[in-house]
Amino acid sequence: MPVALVDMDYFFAACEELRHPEFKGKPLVVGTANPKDRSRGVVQTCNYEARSFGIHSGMALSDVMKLCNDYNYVEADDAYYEDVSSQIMQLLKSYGYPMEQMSIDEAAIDLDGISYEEARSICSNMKLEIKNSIGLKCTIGISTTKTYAKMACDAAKPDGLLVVDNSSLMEFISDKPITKLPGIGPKTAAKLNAIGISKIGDIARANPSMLLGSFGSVGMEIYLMATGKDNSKVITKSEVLSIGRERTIAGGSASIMELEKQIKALASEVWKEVERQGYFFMGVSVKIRDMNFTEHIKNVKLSNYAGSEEAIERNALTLLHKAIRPGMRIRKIGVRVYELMPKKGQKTLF
Ligand code: TTP
Ligand code: MG
Ligand code: MG
Repeated sequence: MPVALVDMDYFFAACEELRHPEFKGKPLVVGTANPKDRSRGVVQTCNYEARSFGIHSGMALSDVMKLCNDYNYVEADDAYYEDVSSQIMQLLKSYGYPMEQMSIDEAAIDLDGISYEEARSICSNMKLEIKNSIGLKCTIGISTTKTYAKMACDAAKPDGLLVVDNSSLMEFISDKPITKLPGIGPKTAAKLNAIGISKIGDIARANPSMLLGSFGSVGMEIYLMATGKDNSKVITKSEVLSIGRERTIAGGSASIMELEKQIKALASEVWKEVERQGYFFMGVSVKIRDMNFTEHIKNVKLSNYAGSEEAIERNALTLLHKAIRPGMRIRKIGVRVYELMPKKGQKTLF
């Protein structure tokens, strides 16, 4: 605990607005069909202007016209969305917390051992970073497990940040519709509705052996989720996702020479640990925290795996210069490498 769930707002359509700012402010639909033939195909997503007309993902394109006759339309460009997605994932990974990518526009981040208050401030920084460096908005839900964090995220859309901690969890979930729980599709929902269960709180009040009898293991799972006993966890690909070091500068410093000195020392410490654990790295990131506790993070993905102190130092110094603005006073500074690959026996390749 806690777990954060980041989900991009109207992702494919937001990507299109990013490269076509002229689409902003007017309904925009991204769909599967060629723009010249919209009699077949479905809406993949649409911006919030389009949603206000009732347009939504999965709707037939032929029905969109009936709801709104003046909208922009783009055929989905998956390669482009994948590219934007990997920039977002890279940025989130550079924070160094265990992370699981859940879909093209969604990631779960394990903030275990961190207070909810601090989790909120880390996530608020993530939102800011994604907005500033990529130009897109997202919503983040923070809660005790992945399932509840996703529900918090859904409830806070768009451009939101919602914390649902232990003490507010039961109240938060109990009046949500049962379809918000994973594993409850339209068929299970209809069966539950038929016995008077429509809200998550209704499941929590139901008899668990009745649920087990009528719905089998799904019945048991939804009972656990409805009673706050979900235990969905963030599953990471690798145990060690990044190696980093940071330092607090007493009183803060605005001197670039001082900060460069700190970067060099940190690069050397990080390198010692990277070498000790035996990794190559592809990503380098620098984090600075100003006197208002705002964190500024810059990162770079190298064109190939690197394995030297020099590569950390050189890239970290460039990132420092990118992150810092005139007059900024820095109280904390950090260097991190990520996208690690174990060296084991692969040394000859490099
Ligand atoms: P979602 O995160 O479900 O939706 P979204 O990002 O468009 O909007 P929201 O602000 O509500 O999160 O899906 C991410 C992308 O996946 C979406 O932009 C397009 C694609 N997608 C489809 O292609 N078909 C679908 O039915 C859905 C739901 C999504
Ligand atoms: Mg989304
Ligand atoms: Mg999503």
